[in-house]
Amino acid sequence: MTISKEESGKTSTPQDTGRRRFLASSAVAGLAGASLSLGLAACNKGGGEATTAATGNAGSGASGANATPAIDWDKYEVHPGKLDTYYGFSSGGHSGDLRVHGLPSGREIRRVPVFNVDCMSGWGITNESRKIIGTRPNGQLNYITGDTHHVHMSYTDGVYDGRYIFVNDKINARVARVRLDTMECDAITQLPNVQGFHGIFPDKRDPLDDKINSTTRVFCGAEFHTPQPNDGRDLNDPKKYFCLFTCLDAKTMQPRWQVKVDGNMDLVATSYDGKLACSNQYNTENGVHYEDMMSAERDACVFFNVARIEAAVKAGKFFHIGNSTVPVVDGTHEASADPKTALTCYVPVPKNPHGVNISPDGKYYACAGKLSPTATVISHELMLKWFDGEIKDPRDAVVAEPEIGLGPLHTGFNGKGFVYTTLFLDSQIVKWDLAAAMKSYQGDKDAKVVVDRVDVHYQPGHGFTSMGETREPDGQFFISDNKFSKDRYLPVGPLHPDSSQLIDISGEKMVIVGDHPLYPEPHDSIMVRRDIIKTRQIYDLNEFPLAVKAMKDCRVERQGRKVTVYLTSQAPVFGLREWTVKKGDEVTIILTNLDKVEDLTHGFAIPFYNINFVVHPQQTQSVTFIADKPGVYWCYCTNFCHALHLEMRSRMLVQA
Ligand code: RUQ
Ligand code: CUA
Ligand code: CA
Repeated sequence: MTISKEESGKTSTPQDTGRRRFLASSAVAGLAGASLSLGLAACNKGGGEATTAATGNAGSGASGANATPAIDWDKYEVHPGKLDTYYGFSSGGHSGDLRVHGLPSGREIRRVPVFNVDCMSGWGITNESRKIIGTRPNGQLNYITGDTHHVHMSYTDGVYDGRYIFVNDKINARVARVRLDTMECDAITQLPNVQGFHGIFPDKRDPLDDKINSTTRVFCGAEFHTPQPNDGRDLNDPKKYFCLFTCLDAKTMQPRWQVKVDGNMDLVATSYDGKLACSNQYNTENGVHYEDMMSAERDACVFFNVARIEAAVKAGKFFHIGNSTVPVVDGTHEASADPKTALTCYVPVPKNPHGVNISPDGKYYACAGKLSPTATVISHELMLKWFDGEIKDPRDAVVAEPEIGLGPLHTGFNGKGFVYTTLFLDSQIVKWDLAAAMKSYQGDKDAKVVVDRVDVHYQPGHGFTSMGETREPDGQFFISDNKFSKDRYLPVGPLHPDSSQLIDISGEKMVIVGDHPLYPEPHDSIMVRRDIIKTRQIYDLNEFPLAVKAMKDCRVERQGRKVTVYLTSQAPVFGLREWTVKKGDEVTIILTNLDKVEDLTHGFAIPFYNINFVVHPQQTQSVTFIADKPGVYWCYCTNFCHALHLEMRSRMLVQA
């Protein structure tokens, strides 16, 4: 199949002129030279047919061919004093945090520190946050860096329930849970024997109910294979290298089980009925160099049969790795040879696939080809049939494999039969028709699969639709999270912002209606109806066992060299005007904000002591440090709170 010029008719804006030449000379050549020459062979069922994509680029020269439809900008503008209609939650990438945006405006309304250290809030500085992040015996934080990639919300019956966001740390193999009522991280867990933890997706089915013993799981892929155990004994023995797929209990945040997998895992998707989870694999070759990782024409999408895995664990058919007590079951090809007992199924898909996403009706998984210009559509029902032994070849679960353009990475659904995929190399979003793709796969030559393309700026990675990963997609917006943004914003030196482009997908043609620069570098996001999120403005004093409940309770207590300072804040004063400690004391300051007024946050900083944190209304936080520098230290409020904010200070007197 060839993508014709007519099919690739695009919505272009005047400034697009010449853009393609620009990309052809830099990004495509630099980023994908190797994949262009090697990646395009495995396309159709039979494979091997050349595409326009291989000979040029799918949309070149067509810029300006279609007139830009008149845009009603008022629809997308959020005027002063008005609120957005959606929340956007984005991973912050190697900034280690989580971002919250209002959409369609694109205004950043919150940053939630997670795996990073944050001096605005004191994350990584307060005792409470340090406990969540974890510390080493010498008192240092376990890690001060992270790389958040994928954000997903907890679900009840296939729809976001507004309770938690789960986000991964690729660097240090950690999962964090962020509670959405306060938008603060409340738990972090490290996965044992995992490196390069990339894909994450929670169960879509079960409620995360506090009263019952929740069964909600969070599924985690591992991208880098390592010797197991990775203790320095087998640095170069390929037989010892493998990856683990991990299931975490969403409530306790403890790993429940792991699966030994052949090849690696990248993105993760879960079914709506709780039966299957899957992950695309780009390194079925187990290569350790990139050319090895792209040597095979096909890789796979591996499916996990959740009930069977849990039964195997229950039946004691597991082993342990190293010091980890997490049960590990065998999900390798060899162990899964008999479909009727298999824990996993490896569905071959063309070369180095990337994202895998499930349609909102729960019927189809779309696995984007990356180095192949295709998307592979796998039927959920047929996968279950494979596990029942009713079909033999896992490829028989594939129901479509359309050619959609160069470098397909991530896919969103509008819930009305149309699919939107980011094309990294083409710098486009392609809109395609799922039913037509299935007809075409059956041999219908007239099926019109690709129905629209739009240029984005540039190199889109993640792409997602509003409410698209739920049973309630609304088909309004697609967001293209682009990796490059040169010439799109005022220049700010060598580091360009990343770019999130808002696309109206409610009509036949996609229309770009917003350019939102992002601090590097968000990977994945979700777009959530605002009525789903219910936040609190004020804490409950009683939630904090250490709370200093009244100003009269402020005091200093000493036990040997340990000094505890009980302190309150209430605009414009701290509960003690001064306190005295001795050089070398271990000082713990417990600070409760007694103010009950919404938005009345106080800060607390001690010069030269690396202390800086905030307390929100009725919240208590604490810090501990050694008073190793004698002198007078003005502890002051850092968060503008009152006309006497500047006067809001106390003295710490450290005796020599
Ligand atoms: S990956 S650009 Cu970290 Cu989400 Cu696909
Ligand atoms: Cu309290 Cu500023
Ligand atoms: Ca590969």
